[in-house]
Amino acid sequence: MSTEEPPWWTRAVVYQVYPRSFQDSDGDGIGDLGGILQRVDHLADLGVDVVWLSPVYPSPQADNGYDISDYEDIDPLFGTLAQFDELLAALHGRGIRLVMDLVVNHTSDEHPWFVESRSSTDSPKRAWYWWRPPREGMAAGQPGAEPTNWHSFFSGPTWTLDQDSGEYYLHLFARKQPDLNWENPEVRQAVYAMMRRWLDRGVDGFRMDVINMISKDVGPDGALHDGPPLPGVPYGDGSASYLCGPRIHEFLQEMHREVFAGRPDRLLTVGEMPGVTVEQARLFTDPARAEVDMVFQFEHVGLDFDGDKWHPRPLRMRDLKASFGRWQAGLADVGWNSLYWDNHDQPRAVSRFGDDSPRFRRDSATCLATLLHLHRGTPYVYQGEEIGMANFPFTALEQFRDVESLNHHVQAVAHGADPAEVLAAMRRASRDNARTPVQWDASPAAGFTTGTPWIAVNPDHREWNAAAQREDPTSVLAHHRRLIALRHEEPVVALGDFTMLLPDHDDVYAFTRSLDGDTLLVVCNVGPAPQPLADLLPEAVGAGVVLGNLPEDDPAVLRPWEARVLRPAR
Ligand code: ISL
Repeated sequence: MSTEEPPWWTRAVVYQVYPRSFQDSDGDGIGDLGGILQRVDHLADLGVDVVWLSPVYPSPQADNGYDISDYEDIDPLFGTLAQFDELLAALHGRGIRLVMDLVVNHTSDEHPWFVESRSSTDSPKRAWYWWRPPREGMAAGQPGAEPTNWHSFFSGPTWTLDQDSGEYYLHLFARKQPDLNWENPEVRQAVYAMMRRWLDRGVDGFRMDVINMISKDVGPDGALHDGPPLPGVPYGDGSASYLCGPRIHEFLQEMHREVFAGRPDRLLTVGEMPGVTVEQARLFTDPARAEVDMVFQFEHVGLDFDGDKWHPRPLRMRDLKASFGRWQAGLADVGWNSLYWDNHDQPRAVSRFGDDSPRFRRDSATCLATLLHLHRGTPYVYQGEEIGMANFPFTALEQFRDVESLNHHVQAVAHGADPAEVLAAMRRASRDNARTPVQWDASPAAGFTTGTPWIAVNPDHREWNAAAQREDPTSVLAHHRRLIALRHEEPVVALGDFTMLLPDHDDVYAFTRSLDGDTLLVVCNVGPAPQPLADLLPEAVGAGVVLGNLPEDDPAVLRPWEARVLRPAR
């Protein structure tokens, strides 16, 4: 670290709001800006520094707002620009910054840019997207005639035929999410201008959706290439052609120059980057390169499945340690980590990495939170995580809403999978686990809406809700409050070096953080059996407890899912 004042976000905690599921204010069963306004006190009480707001722009909602048809407005489903300004002011009034979701790898197919682009092969916007003729020697619409063999993130091919022109357009995600052509400088300038307008309006930065996919690997002839075949589907893996493509750093540096340079340093940028390596992340987050402040990487949320998310395997603790440890070391001197378990795309951490049985749910939720928040990096709390929300007990296809899950079901069953097995995988891995309404209280719709919620409320809300936890000092909520305050109060939490201990131990996750002679020792029992701390880490036994998730007891034994932040005697 240089002698300069470290950036404010090293001490900050970010809270993600997925507006559709946060709080409804008008009884239509869908969360909205008015609802967020009603809950600003909850955020202030938690003590978070930043809200990242998932998309609220006008959208056909094919992917819950990640398919944007107008970057400049608010979807009536969520409210109005005036309400947005009101929310921004309310957050700022409590010292909370607001970061917008920036979804510019693709637009909606209903965005006027795409409507214009599709209207004719001569359209001035034709080259704003990726249009290609059918594969050489094949007829448009013939199976396998897609310009490349790439498999979409949301099942099926990444190309959809436009009957009128006989050409295909590229969409790495759903067919209603055509990819913008970032090779085209007009596209880039239009995006930068839009970003500047939001910053001028007062927002405090952007979380950039799949931003490492904007540069596609086109050869000098403009050709895109097939990827290696994938098992079980008639498609290939095109990721080598679009993950961290050849111009990605150039584009992000240009964006920085055009949008962020010269603005006050209250801003935050975080790039969502599936597949990013730690070596690449060093480049993206090196302040000297002026690209983004931090990235969301995906390594740790890929350790409990084989190949794809629908084929789970048990997480091995040593894999998690090796992964987190590598990221901590890799970004120790240059760059910065973002830290997360949960977001709107991931099943709930307490169900996935913890133990959501009645006996251990509270303890494992607080243990996981302690583990994460004590790493070096900026922690992100996803709505509901702060009260220990768990996966939904899905039993039927009709209960799912997510385009990724529903498309997967169609494709897997069409390719011969057993529907019961597909459903079982969805129950465990579906993004809808993260998208059930926030559980505010024990009333029938959990205080989320007076109407019928767009997706079912988890029946466990009668017991697991914010109201029940607010005044309870032992609650998951109270524990999050303490963790967030600790980062604000203790420079060593924000800025200390990280050293992993016991890398091969299967049940105890331990590390130290050190800064200017001050050291914290963090010990977490990530399993259901007591652990002999006195044998494993004798120095932990006499240390003072800075924060723990269970009442103090025998210092020599770490109880199931117990986490302690300790300050060893010097
Ligand atoms: O969700 C995933 C795995 O279940 C990821 O593959 C996810 O699609 C990927 O992380 C990109 O996510 C982002 O872009 C998507 C959108 O659906 C996600 O909600 C968003 O976070 C397309 O915009």
